Amino acid sequence: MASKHSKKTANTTAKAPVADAVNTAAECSCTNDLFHPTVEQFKDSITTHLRRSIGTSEKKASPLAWWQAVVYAVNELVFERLTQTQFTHASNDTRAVNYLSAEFLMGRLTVNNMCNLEVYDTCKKALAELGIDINELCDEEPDMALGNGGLGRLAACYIDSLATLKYPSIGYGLHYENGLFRQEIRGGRQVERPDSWREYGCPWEVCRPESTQEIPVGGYVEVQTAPDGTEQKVWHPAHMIKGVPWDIPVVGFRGASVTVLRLWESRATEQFNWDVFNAGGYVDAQEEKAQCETISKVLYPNDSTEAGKMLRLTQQYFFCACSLKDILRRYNRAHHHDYSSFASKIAIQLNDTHPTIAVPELMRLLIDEEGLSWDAAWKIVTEVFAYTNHTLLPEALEKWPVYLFERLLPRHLEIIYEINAHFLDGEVERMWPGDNEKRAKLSIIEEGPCRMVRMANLCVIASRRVNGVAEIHSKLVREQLFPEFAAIWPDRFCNVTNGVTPRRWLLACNPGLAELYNEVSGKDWPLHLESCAKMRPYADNADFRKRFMDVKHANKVALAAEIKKLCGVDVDPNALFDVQVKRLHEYKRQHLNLLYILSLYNELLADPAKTIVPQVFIFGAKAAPAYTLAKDIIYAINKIGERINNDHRIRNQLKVVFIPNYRVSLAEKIIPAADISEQISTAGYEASGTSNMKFSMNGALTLGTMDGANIEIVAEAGVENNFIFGLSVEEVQELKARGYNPWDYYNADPVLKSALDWLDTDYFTPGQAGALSSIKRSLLDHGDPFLVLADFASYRDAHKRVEEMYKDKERWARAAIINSASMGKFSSDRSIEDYVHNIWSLKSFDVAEHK
Ligand code: 26V
Repeated sequence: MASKHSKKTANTTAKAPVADAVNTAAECSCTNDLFHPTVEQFKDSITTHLRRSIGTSEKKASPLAWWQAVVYAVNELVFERLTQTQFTHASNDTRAVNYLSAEFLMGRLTVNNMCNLEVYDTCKKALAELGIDINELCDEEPDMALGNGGLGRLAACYIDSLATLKYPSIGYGLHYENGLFRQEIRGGRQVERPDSWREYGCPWEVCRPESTQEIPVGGYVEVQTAPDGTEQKVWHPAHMIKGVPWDIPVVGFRGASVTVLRLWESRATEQFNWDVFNAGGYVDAQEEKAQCETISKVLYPNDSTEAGKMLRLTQQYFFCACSLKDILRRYNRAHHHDYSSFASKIAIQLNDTHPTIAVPELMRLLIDEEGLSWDAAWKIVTEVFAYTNHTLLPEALEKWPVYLFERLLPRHLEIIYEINAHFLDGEVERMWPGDNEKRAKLSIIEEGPCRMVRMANLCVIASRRVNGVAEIHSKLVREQLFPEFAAIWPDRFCNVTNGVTPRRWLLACNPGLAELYNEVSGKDWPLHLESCAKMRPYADNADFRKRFMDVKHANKVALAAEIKKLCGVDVDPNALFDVQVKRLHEYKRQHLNLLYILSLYNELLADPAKTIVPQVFIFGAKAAPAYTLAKDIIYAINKIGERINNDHRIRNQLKVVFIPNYRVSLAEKIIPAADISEQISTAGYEASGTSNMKFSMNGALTLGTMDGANIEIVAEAGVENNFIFGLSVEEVQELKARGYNPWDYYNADPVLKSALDWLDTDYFTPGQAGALSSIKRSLLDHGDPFLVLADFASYRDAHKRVEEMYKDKERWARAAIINSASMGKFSSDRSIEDYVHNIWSLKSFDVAEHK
């Protein structure tokens, strides 16, 4: 039910008439006269929603009910803008990008939407007058954790930028009932708990039953011969699954436009239920129903087991098939099954290989259902798709057994075979005539005892563009992952360096720093992050340095309180906060960090009079549930932290905390409080990294390797303002080629040796010697695949440089300011403009008032 002020939203006036398309977002003015409710109107809206939408009263309402009422009040503005956006796009028959991603790590939406609509202060005042603290209220919101890490969060940042830059766009994904697991730490170990983020409903989302889709699976393919002798393939699926869309509108900065995130929920079809019910009775019908609903039940945590493989492939197919049918339905509303302009209206971005099945599915829809020829369909497909690679890790490059396709998607398998035959007999044969080795290497099908479908090969063959996510990564994609494909199609490969939204990662999460930016760069900096360069000269102003570091200190005080609440550990906000928060993986080398901590602790114990810069090492990380070594590293961090934090001999100069259940909403509290950002992956393994950008924006100095986007970050902010260490990509490859022996480093470096040997004792796990030994074994007996020992000395040296600089407060403040002021390039708005100009060719549209 609408409250009073909703009607007035029509006051919005857009700067351009409906038909006015502009070429770039930079050229168009953002709508900044969107209706802004007064404090009184907001209070009225919130209390009206409490009574009329939720059926409670100010006296009785629970904190959750208050939060819901606030969301309804804010959503009135969002929905008004959504309608206007959709009207504008429909009446202009716009070209749009469809961003297909198995993950969208949205986090919380309340503060973000309020900030983007510039109603945060009004809402805060309104709530204060109603006796509610806005921070406590916003803490009621569960994170939408529909992603594992970087890839999913990137998709969320891109949706924010697409809405802000007014590009016609939609995000398509899965409506997981359970997001990434909630992490508890028990006895130092990770325990996974389900994350039912919408157990009590999510007030931001809206179900769209009218756009439900039915998706076929299983069965067999029949070859029918038409009277003219041509063969036709007819798929007789075994089942139909229902896809129900849930829309989450994402509002751009100053309400520029609204991009919808459409997430598909799987259900059993009524017909299907009824048939099974008739055949096998109620229990069977319930079981089949449960099977259909399982598809969107859980997000896979990066380590799918054999048993989960079929389900994961079904998930990928399900959301791609729903999305493509939705895309075709919307296209045909205006084009009535004339596919001649399909490729000029539609761009589809594949976020990693997870949505690759969309390629054969679009072929199938165009050929089998719309009657196009193979060539006509293939022409459309190769004009429409583009693929982003997010990792070079071999175990993360998806391959699916052929037998799974035979069972689940028999028609798609045929289409894949045909695509493969065209490619091998065409491009490959022309380039390397008669070369069977090349054919085997480039084939979509990997031969062997278990034949596999290589999804990345299919992606590259079908896509107009293939991009990596940072300069170095794109170079490795071109030169090492897909060299032959790059030889065939040199222009297909490109780079789009990642970016993050400055609205969430600065404006909303660091209001103190945002205020400084307002003063120095004017209030438009969230739209033009390059303008933050105006803050650079202020690095030389002592007064400004003090204000900048006062903001940092206040953020550290707040984080210290959070750490006390979550970990029970007292940390001093005057200490150096050294932070490593990200998924736990050997290549990210949390254990390198831990070895340094052990060496530092050892130094302090060896010389009880020693004084160092007081330091707090802060970790946050989830490990994939089946990744034993990663879980052992979490255990080690916790046990080592426990011992160090309670050792009075070191006089509180060193603390180690592991903050449980790291997620977007925690990142928003941790990142603004960091002094040091640990970005210490083995060079060549971190495709880009995105937290590195968030930390720098918020004035942390990077302690990192020359890997991923670190390289571009220090190019912008100055190597002298950060701490670079370790082997380069080339040096890593040379060392591996020469034959790397971790024992050489162990035997040569007594500091390293004693840190490693400590892990074999029961010093940190009393009575349980060897409880931490698996880490040492992986580094020595199992070859140290990520060169932790090779980089240890250089890392330790970098830490000593950190300490030195931290002692010089003015020098540190200067470096922090320069880092923050130099991050213009890493706004996701820049990334989206790169995609638009190099891949998608979109026009932005000023959203007009809808009368
Ligand atoms: C996937 C898997 C799947 C199975 C086994 C282990 C494993 C390990 C890693 C992954 C990575 C998934 C892809 C991903 O999240 N990549 C991240 O994408 C970010 C956005 O582009 C980028 O900043 C990170 O560097 C990259 O790791």
